[in-house]
Amino acid sequence: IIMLALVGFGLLLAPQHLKAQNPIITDVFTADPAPLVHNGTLYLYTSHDTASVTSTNYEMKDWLVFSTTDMKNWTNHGPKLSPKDFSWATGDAYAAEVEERDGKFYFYVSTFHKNDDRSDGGGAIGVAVADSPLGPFTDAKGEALIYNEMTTDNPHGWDDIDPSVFVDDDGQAYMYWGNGSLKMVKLKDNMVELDGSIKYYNPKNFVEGPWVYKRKGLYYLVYASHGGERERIEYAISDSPEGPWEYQGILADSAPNSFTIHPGIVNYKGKDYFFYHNGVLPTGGSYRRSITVDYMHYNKDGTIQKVEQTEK
Ligand code: FUB
Repeated sequence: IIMLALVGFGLLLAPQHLKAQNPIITDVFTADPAPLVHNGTLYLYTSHDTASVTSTNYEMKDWLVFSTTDMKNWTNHGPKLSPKDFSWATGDAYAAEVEERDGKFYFYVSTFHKNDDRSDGGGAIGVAVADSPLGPFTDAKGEALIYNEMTTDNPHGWDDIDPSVFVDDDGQAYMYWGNGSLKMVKLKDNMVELDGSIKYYNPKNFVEGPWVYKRKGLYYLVYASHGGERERIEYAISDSPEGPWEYQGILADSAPNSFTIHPGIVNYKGKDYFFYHNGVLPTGGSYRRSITVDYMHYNKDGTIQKVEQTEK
């Protein structure tokens, strides 16, 4: 009996292993996927929806990390960061992304700032750092990286959300983010200070959730758009990380049973994957979302075929 109790306790402490299917994570509601490949393992950083079934608002208290080495078996490493880990932050844990540089892992998050006189503050981007992709992560700056006060003159002050950080081959880092319009700023080599002024772009139908990456000399800007009844995914290509961005079209239709959709793209073990979220789990919906993955296929000219959203 003691042995069984010890084994049971050990299982409780051990990371949970998940079976592959779409959605890939079924024991908790997850959104805003951000994949990162390091040393042969694919790490997936996610938002975490905990709103009740009847809620019409987000409730997102922390960011979770999952990993896989075969795209079938997923290990749930649990929460690794929360707005509470940033002394200046309050409110929900919106989309995030982790970028590696020189053996350090920078966790860029969108959350809200205590300075605003709204209970959920104005949108702000912070950055935490760790020596391992699984943390422990601590606030790397002690203050927000990006924050615009939300005032009656600036009611859209919450638009500083959804960071996507990309380091080019020459070592220059860029951060893209925004809601309504796309913003971009260079980061210094330390990854926690802005390098120069913010640039603004208006990609066709852009709403939020940019994901920027480079493939075969081309820069891709993939984003959630308002082109459909609900958000869908559209994309643009450039020959520079600073644009101009040439619109290419729809990459993915709206996700079933979710108003939002959010892209996360990676090449892993020779295959291209498109991560996103939908609301298809039982009791799921726009505030109880689930991360899903499908293959992505490039044409010879670098354009991308529309993603087929599957259940397996
Ligand atoms: O998850 C909260 C917000 O919904 C994200 O920041 C947006 O991209 C959308 O997915």
